[in-house]
Amino acid sequence: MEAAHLPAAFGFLASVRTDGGGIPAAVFAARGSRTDIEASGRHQHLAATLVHAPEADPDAARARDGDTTVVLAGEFYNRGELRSVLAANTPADSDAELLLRLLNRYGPHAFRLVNGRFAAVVGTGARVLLATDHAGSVPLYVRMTPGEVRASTEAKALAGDQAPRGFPLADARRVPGLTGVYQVPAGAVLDIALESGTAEAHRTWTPPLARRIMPEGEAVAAVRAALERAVTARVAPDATPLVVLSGGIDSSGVAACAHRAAGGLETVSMGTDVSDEFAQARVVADHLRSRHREITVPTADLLAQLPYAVWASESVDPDIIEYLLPLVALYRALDGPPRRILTGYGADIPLAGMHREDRLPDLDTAVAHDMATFDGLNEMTPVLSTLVGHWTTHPYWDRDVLDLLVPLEAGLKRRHGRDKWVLRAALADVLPEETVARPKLGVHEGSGTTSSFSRLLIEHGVEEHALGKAKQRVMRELFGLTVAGGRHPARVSTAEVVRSVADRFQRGAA
Ligand code: IOT
Ligand code: MG
Repeated sequence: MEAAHLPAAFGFLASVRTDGGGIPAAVFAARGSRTDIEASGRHQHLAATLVHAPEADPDAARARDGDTTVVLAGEFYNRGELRSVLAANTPADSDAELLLRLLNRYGPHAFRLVNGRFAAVVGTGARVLLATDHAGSVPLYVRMTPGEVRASTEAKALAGDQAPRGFPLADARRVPGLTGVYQVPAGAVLDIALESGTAEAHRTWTPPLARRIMPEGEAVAAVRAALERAVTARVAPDATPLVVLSGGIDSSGVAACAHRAAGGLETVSMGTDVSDEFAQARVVADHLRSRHREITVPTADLLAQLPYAVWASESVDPDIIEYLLPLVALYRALDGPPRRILTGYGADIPLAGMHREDRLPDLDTAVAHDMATFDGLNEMTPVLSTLVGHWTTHPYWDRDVLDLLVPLEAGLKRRHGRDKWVLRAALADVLPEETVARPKLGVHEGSGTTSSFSRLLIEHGVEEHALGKAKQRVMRELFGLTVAGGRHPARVSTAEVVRSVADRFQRGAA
């Protein structure tokens, strides 16, 4: 049930057409080898460019049977379950093959069975299916023109000077700044009729709204079991797992489970010249006897990497970009061969860890709000790290972990005066007492990102009250330059963009 060292593909650009024809050169931020594939059926022609780790086998990212072709980026985490519903005489060696078999049996509802981190395009008969995992953790974009559906795991691959005309997609979100480009919702499959361009979205997952009451001990044991299973499914056989470790309970919990699953562990922590949590991370690394590394990134370098964060995430949400920026800097500083990286990202969403809130109704409101608004933020996109060839995965956003954590009644999340109580209790026997007890700074606070970005804007004359708006403007501008405009982030200067945004604010033009 363990994961392969790396998925067969990081991403793709695919074109499905009624007539033949090729596919334009793909623009990806993801780094890797590229492999072109083609498949012709009676009603359609599918061509795709895959981007994958040099040592991965791109053949495992596609599968074909008669008139159906599957192209898959990413990986599945419940292979054993999925195999168990298929007849023994239909072997499926790859996740793409497994998906093909499931589609034969269940049709588009096959996606309701999968717990994974993936985006898929399926050409079948005269239809095209575009599917995301429950969390939309591998973003998927689509642009439709008469007779063609073009889909990509990166929006930038669909930008450009093609006719902006395209069918509107009522069930998908328009991507601001990219005319005619839509994002497939999280936990959905879009079923498109190629000839007419009519599309229907089916939800395959939705965040639980009801809350469950569980005895303390039962909840604690369930959380531990679910997390262990999610981490184990994400650890490759014969490879030491690498965990990005801040020393907070979330990533320390992942590190402890990864160590138990693999029998060995590597960890890495990042800090800046302004601040770090090296001491706290070191306590955990020593406890788990991991091979540990500390990386210091100067704050000036951090802000200079904003164009990379926007280019990779294709997000314009200033808060999210501030969370992602230190992680992008960390991944970019990890040299060496492609790695599988486990992170503690996402735990704070179902557990309301960012809301140090004692009132339970407010805590639960925060959970409900965050679970209702994550789609489209792309905070878990693999591109943050495939940018430099590494693959990340997020055990706390495993489908089964979320289905357990989200519905826990708020009193299990905040209890005995502790935030994320149920998680802390679940990990108490595998981590140092001080790690279990300590509330942690956010990565953006820990690294001083928020304050240094604000300072940069203020130095350029933006007033305190206008900071939020100015940050939004900077992100939009960076998105326009890198994603829509196709400029490589190495040739975009954060300082220049900040200067021009600040100038416009001062002239009152903004
Ligand atoms: P934070 O929880 O600080 O970090 C997320 C993960 O990034 C950590 O678990 C850890 O694996 C890694 N990480 C963070 N800092 C470091 C570091 N200094 N060195 C090494 N690894 C590190 C925001 C946040 O503050 O991240 N993330 C929230 C949720 C975002 C809100 N989103 C939303 N409402 N849609 C989270 O849940 O992780
Ligand atoms: Mg966290």
